[in-house]
Amino acid sequence: MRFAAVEKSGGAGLSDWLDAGHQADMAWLERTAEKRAQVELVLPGARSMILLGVNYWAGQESAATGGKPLWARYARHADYHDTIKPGLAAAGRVLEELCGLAPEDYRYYVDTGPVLERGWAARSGLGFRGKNAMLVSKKHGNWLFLASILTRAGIEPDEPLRKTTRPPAAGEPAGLLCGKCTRCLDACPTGAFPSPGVVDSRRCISYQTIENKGIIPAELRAGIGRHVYGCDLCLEVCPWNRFAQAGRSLLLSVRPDIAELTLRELLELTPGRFAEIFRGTAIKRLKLTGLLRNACVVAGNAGDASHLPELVQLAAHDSAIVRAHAVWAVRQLGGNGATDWLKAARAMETDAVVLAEYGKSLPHPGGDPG
Ligand code: B12
Ligand code: SF4
Ligand code: SF4
Repeated sequence: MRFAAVEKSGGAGLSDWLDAGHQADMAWLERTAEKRAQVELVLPGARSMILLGVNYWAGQESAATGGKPLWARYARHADYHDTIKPGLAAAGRVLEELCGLAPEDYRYYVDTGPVLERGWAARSGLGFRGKNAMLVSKKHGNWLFLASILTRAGIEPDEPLRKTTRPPAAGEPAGLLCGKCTRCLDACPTGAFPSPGVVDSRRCISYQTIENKGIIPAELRAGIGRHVYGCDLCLEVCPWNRFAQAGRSLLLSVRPDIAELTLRELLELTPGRFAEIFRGTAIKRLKLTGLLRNACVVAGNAGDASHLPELVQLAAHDSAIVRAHAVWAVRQLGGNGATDWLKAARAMETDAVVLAEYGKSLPHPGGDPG
């Protein structure tokens, strides 16, 4: 754990990011922007922030192989929101004892609190903000979950990492220890970095496959490739990861079975099977319809026509979102025969959003414009 003194304004960069629309439809980021910029609004009288980084690197072998759908590494564990919180609660009780605090003198957060976790983690010296926008640790690479405890206790701050004798300022451009490297920027298949360290969520696969609950823009679907939940492409390539060591935390029990799921198993998921497999993981929040939607996009990109029967079934699913992406995938895979495959589903379709998918022109020459 590292400590950082609370600075009065840490929101530099956030308002520019919001003004540019980079938050997509995550309206909650706008609603809480003032608090994110001013910790004083989160906890009046706050004096220190304690930052925690939890290593979730589980080793290279856990990555999906053999053309299977890809899952963000963080999701292939028990849900970190649930597992890290008890540790923070225990740390809070220690603070109460050590610093004579009352329970209302501190707040703790993992991910969902109105706190700029990466900026504070950089300020605390836990790592630096990489050009991939991640908090990159010199010891663990970018495979850290971040959590924080905001407190009224006055704690001597650690120093941020520095390249020169001058400490980095809040909101300063990312990439303190990146040098000339641009691997992460070059690795992004959907062009989500308008500039180093800045992610436009609208173009980010992580946003599109996890946060977006609606239609995934047609022009981004090909770039999603095999990513069925989140994306680690700009993380995997970071050379600082060579220092990562498989985490030993018992809290973050790994779920290697998730990476083993085949595309067919995903396309055939039922509500019962979904609940059974994803219980206790962050993926359950996406809900079955979100996962089926993503699986359709992956199937459309996979180029394997043996998935057509499952996709045709999904083109008649209860959810219009699933139907729309299933229609897209059938048209990707079905070529000139797609109209026949979709005949029955199209005859029953009344939803304008789904009907639009039948009418869209397809990028490849064999496509039937329907
Ligand atoms: C919204 C969000 C997203 C969005 C937007 C991502 C983004 N780049 O902002 C989407 C859905 C796209 C996303 C994706 C991912 N996310 Co996310 N996400 C968040 C969340 C909830 C808020 C981030 C935010 O405020 N963004 C707005 C931008 C402007 O803020 P920022 O990136 O922090 O950068 C600004 C500040 O740091 C400020 N600043 C700079 N210096 C200083 C100094 C001080 C003292 C202060 C106060 C501020 C400050 O200036 C920076 C530039 O404007 C955080 C949790 C949290 N509460 O912070 C997790 C979080 C950032 N996500 C996380 C993860 C793991 C991911 C993914 C890897 C998941 C995946 N595999 O699919 C991807 C990575 C994409 C990427 N390259 O960024 C982790 C990152 C851990 C780490 N080591 O950095 C976090 C911290 C969650 C957690 N608790 O572990 N995410
Ligand atoms: S998570 Fe994937 S899509 Fe998002 S910025 Fe990184 S490489 Fe690009
Ligand atoms: S991949 Fe290179 S540029 Fe990107 S964060 Fe890592 S060191 Fe920096």
